[in-house]
Amino acid sequence: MKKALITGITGQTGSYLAKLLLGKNYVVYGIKRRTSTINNSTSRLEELINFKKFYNKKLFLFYADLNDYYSLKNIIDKTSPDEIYNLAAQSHVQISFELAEYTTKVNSIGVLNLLNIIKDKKKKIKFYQASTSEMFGNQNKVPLTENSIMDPASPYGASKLFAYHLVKNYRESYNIFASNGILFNHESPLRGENFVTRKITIGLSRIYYGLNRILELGNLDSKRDWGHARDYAFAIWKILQLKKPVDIIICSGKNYSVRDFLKECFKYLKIKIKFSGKKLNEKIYDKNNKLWVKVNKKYIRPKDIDNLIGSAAFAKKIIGWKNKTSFKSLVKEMMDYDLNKTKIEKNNKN
Ligand code: NAP
Ligand code: F7E
Repeated sequence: MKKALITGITGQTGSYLAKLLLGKNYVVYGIKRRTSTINNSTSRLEELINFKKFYNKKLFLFYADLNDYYSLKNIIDKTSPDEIYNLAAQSHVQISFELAEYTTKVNSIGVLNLLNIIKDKKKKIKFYQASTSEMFGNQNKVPLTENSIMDPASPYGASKLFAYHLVKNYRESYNIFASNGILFNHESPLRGENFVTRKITIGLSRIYYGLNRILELGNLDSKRDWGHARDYAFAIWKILQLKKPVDIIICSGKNYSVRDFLKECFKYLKIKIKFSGKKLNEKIYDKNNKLWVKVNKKYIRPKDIDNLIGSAAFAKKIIGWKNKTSFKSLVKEMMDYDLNKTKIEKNNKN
């Protein structure tokens, strides 16, 4: 029976990965952070925790932090995992401009801590690092490949690039099995509520049920290559099942703008819309002239990436992975989830 340690298990992708590994009969260890409200921190794992019997007591959570070396060392010593999936990070790009030092400490030094612990272990542990398309920054030559130039456009992207190079360096210097999965944006009903896709599906659902009046967003023109976190968690697992470590892109190979995402959500709601105004004055109305969405400069970043699209050719060749969930199905799943959740909240209020 294989044993895996997942950092970031309480996050979006970590919770999908935990479910996948438990389904594959792994013993799964995860780290959680101390928070003032205990239940909130593990809300994405509720299904797995409540069905502990089903998973035959194979999920264990420990308090630790990526910036607390000894907390990580203790857990690795105690659990002796075969695989470590490092998904923990300060993962919000806009917030990384405000918390640049903290973001760097967690996303760069945190990775160094894990690599140093693995380096000193006799047992060969396979290590996965959650690298990101944000490392590329603004590039004219797309689709992006594993050989594209990396020139990040945020403290988040820079911190992840530092970690990406550490992974390569430790692999080459100390013969560690360490792989970088360079993942493009992946979303789901478990996506953090302040990332644009989830902000939109929650915001529109609440306006639809009369619980909110308006949704405020930033740059509607930036394009992202969006996939589903469940499919990407499967790719992450496949990467660590290889015989040799790799640096590999996981993406859908298609991209859409934030505006396209909004249009698809309104289409799902069967609401006809019109756009009015430009840039910071842009607004979206329905056919009864009810205002739904407006741009607020608060959500415009000091620097943004305009156009992210990747090539999944190497992933197909090396791990036989191909994106499964279409853009339309992703929007539908997220809208279904948030509409249903909002409806229940409204009914409970009445
Ligand atoms: P997420 O939902 O923001 O989850 C981040 C996880 O990291 C949470 O479990 C969080 O714990 C934990 N964490 C944050 N700071 C920590 C610290 N100092 N010590 C220990 N744990 C800490 O992110 P995600 O969307 O699941 O993404 C997973 C990973 O993939 C991240 O590393 C992200 O940067 C990277 N990535 C994401 C995408 C994407 O589109 N989703 C694309 C490429 C790469 P709490 O629950 O306590 O906050
Ligand atoms: O922004 C624009 C924003 O925050 C996407 C992280 O998981 O993926 C994610 O980073 C785009 C940007 O994701 C709002 O300016 C407009 O152009 O959803 P996001 P992200 O920055 O692409 C990468 C791959 C990661 O690695 C990260 O960890 O949408 N946008 N209006 C907005 N974005 C937000 N958050 N909020 C808005 O109101």
